[in-house]
Amino acid sequence: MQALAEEPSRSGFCVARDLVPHEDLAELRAAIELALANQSRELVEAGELPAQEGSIAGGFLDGISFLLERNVVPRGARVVGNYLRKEIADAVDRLRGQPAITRFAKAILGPRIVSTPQFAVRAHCPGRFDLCFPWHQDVFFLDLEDQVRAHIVNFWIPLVPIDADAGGLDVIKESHLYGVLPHARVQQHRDAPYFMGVEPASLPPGEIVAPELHVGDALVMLDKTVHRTRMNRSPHVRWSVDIRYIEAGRPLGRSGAALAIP
Ligand SMILES: O=C(O)CCC(=O)C(=O)O
Repeated sequence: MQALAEEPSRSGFCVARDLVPHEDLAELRAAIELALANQSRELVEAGELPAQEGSIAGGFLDGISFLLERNVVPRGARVVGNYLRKEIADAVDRLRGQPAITRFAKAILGPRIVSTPQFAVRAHCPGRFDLCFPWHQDVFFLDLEDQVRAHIVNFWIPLVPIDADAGGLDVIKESHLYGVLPHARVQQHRDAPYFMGVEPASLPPGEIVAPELHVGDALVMLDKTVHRTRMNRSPHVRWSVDIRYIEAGRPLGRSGAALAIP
């Protein structure tokens, strides 16, 4: 494990194969399925969805796409993002404390770590440019006095297999060695909305890698590693969760509490 844990400091990332036990991912998936079912029942009860569409909207592989296409926006805590419904928030917290993941994070960061409040459950839907984040560095989105000295590790963990079409991530190898890059409003495609991303002229020259991942694998990146979302050209939603760790005592750059890691 130690040799692999040294790879991010060289390449900016590594793929940790079979890092996350399948039972932990199954638990998160079951929590998402429960939250989707509860959310769609609430939408039907509120009259925002016809009863016969409730089970489609509650489906794991297609439900979120279905709601997006119909512009149905659930109120309150979400099934995706950072402000999560209780059913999912508890499962994500358990994953943030998952021993195999935290051991790997400690191998990179040292023995005293916390999980930062910058985490998200994501449902990237087929054919949606508006869910593709352009090239960016996570550190740019943190409120830190010293972004240069930040040292945060992101574990990007898919809940479905990631092949070239599934809407995984592209990573620029060794891009973390270029420091904090200027970001501006950029567009990935002429039909896509503008997002903050690395200014095209400042993109590092490294090789672009699109890691293929199995369920249980984690893509491990540093805060300055330049990455982006690939278009989802598959027929189904790409579910993933990203969780981050930092050495205890360092500024988090986000409001919200850190999760203590024993
Ligand atoms: O999951 C995605 O599409 C983007 C994730 C990402 O950019 C991140 O975890 O920093």
